Amino acid sequence: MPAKTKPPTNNEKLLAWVEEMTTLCKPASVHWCDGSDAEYQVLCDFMVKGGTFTPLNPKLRPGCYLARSHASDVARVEDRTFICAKTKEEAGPNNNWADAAEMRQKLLGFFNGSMAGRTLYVIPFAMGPLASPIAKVGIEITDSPYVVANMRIMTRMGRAVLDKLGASGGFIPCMHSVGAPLKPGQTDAPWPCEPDPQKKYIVHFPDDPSIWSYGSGYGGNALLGKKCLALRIASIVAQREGWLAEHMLILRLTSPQGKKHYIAAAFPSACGKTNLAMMQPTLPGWKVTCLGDDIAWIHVGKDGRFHAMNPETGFFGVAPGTSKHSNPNAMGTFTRNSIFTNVALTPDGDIWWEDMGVPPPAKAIDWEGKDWTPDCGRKAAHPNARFTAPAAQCPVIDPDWENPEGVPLDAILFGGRRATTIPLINEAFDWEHGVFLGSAAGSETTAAALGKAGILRRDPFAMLPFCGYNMGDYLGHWLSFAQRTDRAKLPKMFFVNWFRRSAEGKWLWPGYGDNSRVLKWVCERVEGAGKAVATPIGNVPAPDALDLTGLDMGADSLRELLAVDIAGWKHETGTIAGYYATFGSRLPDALKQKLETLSKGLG
Ligand code: OXD
Ligand code: MN
Repeated sequence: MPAKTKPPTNNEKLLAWVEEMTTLCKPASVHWCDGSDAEYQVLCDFMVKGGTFTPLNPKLRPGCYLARSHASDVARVEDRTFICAKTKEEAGPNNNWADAAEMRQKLLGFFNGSMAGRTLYVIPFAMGPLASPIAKVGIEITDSPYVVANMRIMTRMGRAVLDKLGASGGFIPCMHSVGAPLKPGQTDAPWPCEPDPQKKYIVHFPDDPSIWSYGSGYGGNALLGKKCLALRIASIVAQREGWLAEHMLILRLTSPQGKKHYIAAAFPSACGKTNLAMMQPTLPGWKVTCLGDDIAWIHVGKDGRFHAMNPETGFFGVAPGTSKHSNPNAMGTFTRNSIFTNVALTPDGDIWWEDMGVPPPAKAIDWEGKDWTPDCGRKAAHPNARFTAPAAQCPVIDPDWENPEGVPLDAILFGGRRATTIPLINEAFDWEHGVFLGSAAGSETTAAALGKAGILRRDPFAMLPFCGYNMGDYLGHWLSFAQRTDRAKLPKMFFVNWFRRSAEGKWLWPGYGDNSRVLKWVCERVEGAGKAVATPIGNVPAPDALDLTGLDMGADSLRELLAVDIAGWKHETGTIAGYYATFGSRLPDALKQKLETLSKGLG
């Protein structure tokens, strides 16, 4: 029998499930997480002893740790991610589908004895403030103390959640194992996981709903509150219940006159959501405050407006490229109490990564634990290295970030990383056109998921890896909001592209804090002002409409940035049509019509 702490709950369903999973996984002990500081410290000390965590220099980065993953376990594994809906059609062409009964059998085989020699941790967590009417309670069972420590930063976790659950409350069961049982006397690895990529499984059962994740300890594969629950499962529940679970940051922009606007933005992974979410505007007098950098749950409030809420409590951001220039407020967030994964370790016990804006150390230990020097020809940090940092530590966290009602959205932005064709900003003509723009979003791929980088992939609403059901139905769900509320109360929609390059291949837009210039125009348009030119693709800023005060930008570059490249768009509509065809009859007619109108408009 495994050693157990006394379960701090009388919820029969929960007790029975934990008992059943304990019998299946055969751990050496069971620990119910209370979410306390003391518990967190014990776990960190345990991981330091086992070599999973390296404490950073407490004078430079108090309460911070570095973890290095196994080289095979560095990103989300989309090809090993499954939605076991009743039918393949329900899961859609955007998901890997597997038969639920067969998958359950397979998983029972993998989890049988998978926690031998380890502790089974029970993590009660909530996505969303506990007082929110749309908060969801999950219970993650894991054999990874690294996962427990990260979940404590990323979610509301521990005792208070069990109290909310009470004796009869329901929860979403989330099973996780790194898939590395220990034989008696076997020394543990610093990052145990299943090294065979074909034996990793990230599985969602929409009908339970429940989540089973096996073989990986990394990020979205293992912190099951994030991509699995708050996006894939939540998107399914949201469709059933009439709300939206989205891959979006939430920010507030305040003008020099004190006027506040709330904006949500959907960009694919590693396209700068965290940078925009807590941006430091270069426009004097403007201020951004951050409500979330990755996920927004949106519902129509009593006032008929879209209200957005961040279900998480931390940031799990891409480290390389984060600097005082690109994201000074992220740099100010992970100064303490943070976990760094797969970054480099400097001789003075601090962290370093490529494009951190500080000179490389003369020597370091790289993300694989090897000696590193600037001329060794290897990257010091993995391109998908991450920081896990408490949102409350963000220097510009918004006072309403935990408001259970969320904040009323004025605008929604879509975007992607596109070197050509897509202008800096483009405003949708109406709601259906906005959904069309979002549906056609695409980006050149990055390191956030395993696979080749730099290829254009369509990523509607930046939800391709996260929409838990047929994307055709998802687009229909978005369209339906024009009937769910007064059209005048819907947020305005825009498409942005910070990544356009000149014919010579140079970035045309400085990005980062200068994106405030684009956001200012967004606010002006929301207010019914801001000069725009109607084009076949949408309304683009008039040549003098963007506030470029203090920015050294020639008229030619601005023209190139805002240009509607007719030939490029003709090619674009062809590829959108090809992509749309993959959804067959599930593609809403309204979107086909918008594509046709665009094609005609291009001549
Ligand atoms: C993330 C991602 O980790 O989108 O946020 O991959
Ligand atoms: Mn993300």
